[in-house]
Amino acid sequence: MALLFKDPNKISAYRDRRFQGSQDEFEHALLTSATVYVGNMSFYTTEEQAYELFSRAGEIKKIVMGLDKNTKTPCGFCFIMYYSREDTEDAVKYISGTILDDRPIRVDFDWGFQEGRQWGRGRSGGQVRDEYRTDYDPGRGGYGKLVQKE
Ligand code: GTA
Repeated sequence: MALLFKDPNKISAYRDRRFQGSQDEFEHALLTSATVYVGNMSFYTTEEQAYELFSRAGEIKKIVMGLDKNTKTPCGFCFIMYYSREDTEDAVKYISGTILDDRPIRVDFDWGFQEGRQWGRGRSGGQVRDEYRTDYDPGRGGYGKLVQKE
């Protein structure tokens, strides 16, 4: 395991506020799970495209696309579940920052997929970050949802 991944403070800047457990349990899950979160995806990127790219790091068990909870359409993130932890680390190391559908994607360690986590948690149905964005992003529905409502 690379040194970087032994430091729980460096393993992920993200803290899931819906994780039911202690900080220690959260960090342990991040250090051992075989799941990654992929962010900054285009709404138009398909599961097949994600499969093609992420299978370069190892054999994939399952992909879960992130969906807008109102429209049930992709809203720019997904979870990739590998069989092996090593492949998970390779995905973070080598695929994060690469371009998928003209966008630099972000690959983050994840504590593990559970039913319900596929839905955007923003009030408008998509991801929270797309509520507050003020820039125009054609791959993610244009302006942020709050700007669109003004
Ligand atoms: N492993 O980085 C991640 C990650 N993110 C961003 C989401 N998920 C992640 N998992 C990992 N790493 O299952 C997962 C969630 C959930 C699903 C959808 O994706 O665990 P979400 O994006 O809709 O909601 O989640 P989440 O994660 O609960 O949102 P959060 O943490 O409040 O905010 C995410 C980002 O939105 C912040 O980092 C910030 O950039 C922006 N943001 C939040 N609130 C504000 C605000 N008030 N003003 C401006 N920006 C804000």
